[in-house]
Amino acid sequence: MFAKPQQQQLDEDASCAVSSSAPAGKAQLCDGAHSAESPPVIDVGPLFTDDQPEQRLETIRAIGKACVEWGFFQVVNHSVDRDLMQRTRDEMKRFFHLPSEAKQRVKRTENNSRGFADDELTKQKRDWKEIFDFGHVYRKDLDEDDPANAGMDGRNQWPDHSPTFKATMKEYYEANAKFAQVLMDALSESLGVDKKFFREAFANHTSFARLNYYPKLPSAEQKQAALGISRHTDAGGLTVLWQDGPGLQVYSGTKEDFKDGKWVDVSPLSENAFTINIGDMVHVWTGGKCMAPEHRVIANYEKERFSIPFFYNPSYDVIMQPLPGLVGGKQKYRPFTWGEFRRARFAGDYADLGKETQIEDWEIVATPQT
Ligand SMILES: O=C(O)CCC(=O)C(=O)O
Ligand SMILES: [Fe+2]
Repeated sequence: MFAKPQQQQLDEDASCAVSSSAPAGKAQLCDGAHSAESPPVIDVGPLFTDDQPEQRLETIRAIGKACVEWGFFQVVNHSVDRDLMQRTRDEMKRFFHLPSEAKQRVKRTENNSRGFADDELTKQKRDWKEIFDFGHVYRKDLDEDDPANAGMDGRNQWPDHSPTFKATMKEYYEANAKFAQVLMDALSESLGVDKKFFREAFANHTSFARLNYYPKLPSAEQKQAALGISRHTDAGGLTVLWQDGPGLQVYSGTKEDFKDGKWVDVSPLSENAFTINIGDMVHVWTGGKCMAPEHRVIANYEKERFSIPFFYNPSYDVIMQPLPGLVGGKQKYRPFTWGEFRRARFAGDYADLGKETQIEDWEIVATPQT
């Protein structure tokens, strides 16, 4: 399905890579940058070759373990082309450095959540960042503006400052979608679930990618108060995140409200490493076995920061409930479709509606016996 990652790519990442056989959460250190308390780093190279069957199984086991223990891990030696990554980063920086009026021309609206925004809300707090969202084109045979190409989140809008922006972003999107499915295949193998299940659930995937720009805070004093993005879980299947520097933190416990963990820094291991995290839907599918961890970004006053999450989301009509054998004896949430959840989460991202939809809203609350 994939070409093997080029040797040059392997060498570049492997200089700092941790063996996939290192126990999750106890990964060998890389230049002291990661403590034993951090999410693991997994070399996923063996997933792209047929001649390392044992390493492939070890990699799958390491992914499964990381999803259960942290729901968070970094990967090196992945399949996304390094030159494409560089071109995407260059286009992103050029876009965010445009004058405000140019960015406002592709601003998202109440009816179209794709495009530019500088008023993003996470948990009803304004984030210290600018974003640009683009998403799935359902009918590639039709124009992107065709109503058939409007997802629940709207239609793509493209800025016209660069003749290569759109094509680069679309290429990056497709490469991430392919890689995300490889990870879902690995996860299903580690869980003992038929690969067909996730492949069908994502056959008409409704993913989107987001360019994140966290401008420098004007002063050190504001650092204490400001968050680039407040604590949250990602809603969908899994997220493939590229990040350019420190700021991201994952909560090591169940939920910050429960105070059973602490915030752990997850700085990128290398220029082309990805950080992967599990979203709410995998949490539901696996009956809570895989964590959808809370994470956040600390704002920075020394340096601007860029990141690109790719949110791999299932088809809208997929009914969310634990897979057979993974229910853990009891169903925690009432069944719902991904589309229902998505619609509810959107509403909270747009405006201060009092409360953002959380997976707990679908929890089955036991009625007291009389
Ligand atoms: O910028 C980052 O490193 C993470 C961003 C994130 O968590 C998100 O956009 O959901
Ligand atoms: Fe996130």
